[in-house]
Amino acid sequence: MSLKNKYLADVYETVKRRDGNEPEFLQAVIEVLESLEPVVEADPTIEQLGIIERLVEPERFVQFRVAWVDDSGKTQVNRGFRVQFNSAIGPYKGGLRFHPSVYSGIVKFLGFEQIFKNSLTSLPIGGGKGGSDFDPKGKSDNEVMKFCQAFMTELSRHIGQFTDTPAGDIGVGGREIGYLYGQYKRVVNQFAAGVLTGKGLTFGGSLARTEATGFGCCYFTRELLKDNGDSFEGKTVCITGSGNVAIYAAVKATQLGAKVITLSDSAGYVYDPDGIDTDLVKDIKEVRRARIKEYVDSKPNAEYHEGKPWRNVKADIFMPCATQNDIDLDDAKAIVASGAIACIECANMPCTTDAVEYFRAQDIYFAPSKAVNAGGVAVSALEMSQNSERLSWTFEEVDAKLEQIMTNIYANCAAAAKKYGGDLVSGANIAGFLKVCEAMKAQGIV
Ligand code: NDP
Ligand code: 2IT
Repeated sequence: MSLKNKYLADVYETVKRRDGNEPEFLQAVIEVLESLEPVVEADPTIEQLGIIERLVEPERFVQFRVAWVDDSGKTQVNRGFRVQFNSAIGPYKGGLRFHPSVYSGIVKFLGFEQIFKNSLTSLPIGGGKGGSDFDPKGKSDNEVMKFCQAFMTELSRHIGQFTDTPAGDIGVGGREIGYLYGQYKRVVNQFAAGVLTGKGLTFGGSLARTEATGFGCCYFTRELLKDNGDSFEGKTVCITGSGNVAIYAAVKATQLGAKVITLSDSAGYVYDPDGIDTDLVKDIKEVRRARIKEYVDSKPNAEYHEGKPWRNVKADIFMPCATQNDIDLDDAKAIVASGAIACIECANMPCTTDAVEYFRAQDIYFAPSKAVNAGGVAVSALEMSQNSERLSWTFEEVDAKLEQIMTNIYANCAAAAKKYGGDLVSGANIAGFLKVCEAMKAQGIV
């Protein structure tokens, strides 16, 4: 990728000089800057007001020590992070990731992406993200609780329902949000439910938040297919991951008439020619917290293979729902060569830059994560609305709003792509940027 516009090239050089040790952040930044070239060229005030320099520099970045005691009595020390990237259109909003790979570059790439994603939802939420290098795998409930309490004791100083409202991401689901909320409430002595989203239904959570990201990915894909005279009906779908996003993408794709043939975790993938049994997967992952490999124990026709499915599985639609940089150039080539019609990014930044460039040049529908997976944070914002009005909406009400939001996101991305002569990748970046840019201009140099 290269930047032709001198202003954008200079900004990117500065980011590289300052943050050269954060490759995932640089990867997210250059894709957005490249998409913004026609916008910046059409509007000289963007450069005059330093909009892009300000956009790539977080408003605040907090790193802190998290000390806790494990079940054997040993003291453990982890690193905690929160990036408060941009608050032009609302309080910082974005998930917390607990995974050993978490460091500043992961938190900043996710926080940067979140600015545009949150803007695309049309709801009033700014961009933020956080997490820790804590690994929940193999930890007891008690250890997870101890860690969450220690993490929140420090994080509570930096968040609030009008400041910054975290939620889940990899390694952070309902159990973790419950422990985090309990500790927040204890520290601040307020039942301020809007400070976290993804809460349990008994203490301010929203119906359909659990399903929202995966369902939203499928609603977006349905719109893309519909716009091209096609549908999920009768299609085979290769999904990776077997966490929150993967499970509910599989549920909705199946409901929409597709056959989901794979799910995976970081060790390997299961292939079920009869279509993945999502109730069985929920039991394995949500109830037993076991590995996806166990799926084949109850399904004689299913197979388990170590590694990734990209070069081995033939499907009409690929939906990577696990983690970043999961599909590289050779994987992308294999997917296209197999005759797939679509690659839909459901995890955040699941394709490397080379893979994205390749897909964009091929005859395949390719949709970018910041638009596709925005349904999760959108329903998080609806959870905040319900907390503010002290009411809860039915599943059907929330799901209907989610569908409408995803339909609008697809239409807005497609319209921006058309107006600026691009595709869904540049359309998503431009449509997300324009609202943030207007708000930044109106609020002066801050
Ligand atoms: P979960 O923790 O529920 O599940 C993550 C899944 O991805 C697991 O199956 C996990 O396997 C796999 N995975 C994680 N890290 C790796 C890795 N390094 N290599 C291979 N597989 C890996 O997370 P979510 O489902 O919530 O998140 C999945 C993706 O979706 C992430 O990119 C997240 O940022 C994004 N996302 C999530 C949203 C949400 O609402 N939850 C909203 C929008 C985006 P294993 O158990 O082996 O680690
Ligand atoms: O990447 C994401 O959008 C999320 N992990 C969800 C964030 C949220 O605040 O619900």
